[in-house]
Amino acid sequence: MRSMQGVALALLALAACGSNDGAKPRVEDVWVRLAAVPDRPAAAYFTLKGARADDRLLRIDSAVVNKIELHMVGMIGGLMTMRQMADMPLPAGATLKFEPTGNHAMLFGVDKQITPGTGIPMLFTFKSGARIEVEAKTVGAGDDMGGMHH
Ligand SMILES: [Cu+2]
Repeated sequence: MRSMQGVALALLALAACGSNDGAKPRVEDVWVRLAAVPDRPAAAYFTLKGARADDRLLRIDSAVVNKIELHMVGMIGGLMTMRQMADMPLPAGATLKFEPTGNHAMLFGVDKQITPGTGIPMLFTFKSGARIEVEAKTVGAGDDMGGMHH
């Protein structure tokens, strides 16, 4: 039994040394599709990777966006609809993709200075206290989110 404890302690020490892996959730591949028309919201897409423990994405903030909401997509009566979520559970070790056909973050009031190619700084805040800063790539409207209704 003593040796088992020794192994556990060694593993803990190793984990503490590893700078990133598993200690905090990760936010990857962040990009924003700007609206075709100013004053329409833009949408952000990204991949969340869960840490060793369950966590929740609480909010996303940006210095160049008035308000960012987490939106979930679902079908209601044959119509694709979006609704706002208070937060998003991120189970330990899970990979959650926010993609154009699914969940996304909606950006209301994007600074007029932001044009395709301009980076958008975003801060992801998690329930665990982890705060992760990323810079989103931006692309033009291309195909807009036509057919979606709030
Ligand atoms: Cu939306």
